[in-house]
Amino acid sequence: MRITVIGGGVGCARFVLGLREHVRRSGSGDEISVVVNTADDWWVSGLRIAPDHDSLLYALAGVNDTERGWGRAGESERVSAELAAWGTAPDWFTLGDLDLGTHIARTAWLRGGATVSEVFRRLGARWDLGATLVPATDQEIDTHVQTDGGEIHFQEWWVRHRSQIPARGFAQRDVSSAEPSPGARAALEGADVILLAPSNPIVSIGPVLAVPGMRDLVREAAAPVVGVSGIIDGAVVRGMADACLAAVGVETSARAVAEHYGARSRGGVIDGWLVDETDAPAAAPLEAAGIATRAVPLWMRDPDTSARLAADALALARELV
Ligand code: FO1
Repeated sequence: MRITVIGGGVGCARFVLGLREHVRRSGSGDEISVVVNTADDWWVSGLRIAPDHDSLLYALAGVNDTERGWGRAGESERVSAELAAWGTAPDWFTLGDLDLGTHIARTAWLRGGATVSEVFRRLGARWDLGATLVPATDQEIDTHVQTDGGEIHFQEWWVRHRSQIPARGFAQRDVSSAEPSPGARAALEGADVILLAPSNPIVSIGPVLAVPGMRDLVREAAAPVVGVSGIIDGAVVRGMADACLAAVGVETSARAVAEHYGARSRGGVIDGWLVDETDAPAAAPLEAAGIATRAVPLWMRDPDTSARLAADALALARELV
């Protein structure tokens, strides 16, 4: 069976680790593909940084900083201090020395003409990830945030301002001229199950679906589409999705995010939705909205709970085939 996950960043990495653990324990031989958000990416000191991809890559490779959720374990920051001293990198954006190795390799390959898809393939080939990572698109679609003081890159809003300055909107630059990467198209067309990871609906899942043609690939997929809420009992599990949701007028709740994605039978993209047991009351209204909803333990604390969450998502998908 081919399982395709859409997402990016820390929540997605945890979920995919759980899915990989479940697949390994079940011995099913299922194949996992992840269509990764690339709209967090940006240029720093002439290097292409790809946070949502690198969080997944490092987590699946087992070399990630599990505390911060990004960057490499056992990092040092000697070069980053020099970059800040030279003024070619913002002092609020830390680039670890090992992490810089990834950015230098990626940028060297891009400058040599490799596509983002090819860069994903080369970076992933170094480890046995147990999943295939593909970019949503090979074109640059950096998210920019409209603030009262003007438009800034998503990373500046997210890291420098900790999303504490009001966002009036989010837009992926040049997204109208982007198209799904070949790998993303194949992963969605060939999927037996499609899962939306518990990632930030606005800046991780949203930009993937904003690539022209991507929503149709999901809506027209033969596979059932099941999403996992990243909101539990009205609060984000991790990160600052609440600031993003507020900016686009979506309530920070498991129900509101599901309605934001919408039932595929009514023009949206999901068939099923997993909420935490504390959000069980959301099931009835969501079922009425055409979204098959199950309340399960959503907290991913360790491989066991993450594997069980993945199993619950696949179980709901099986009900919907
Ligand atoms: N997040 C921070 O809060 N502070 C940082 O200095 C920082 C540096 C950084 C470098 C490389 C990278 O891949 C990610 C980095 N992040 C940092 C996290 C990043 O901003 C977020 O992971 C995503 O963009 C949001 O999902």
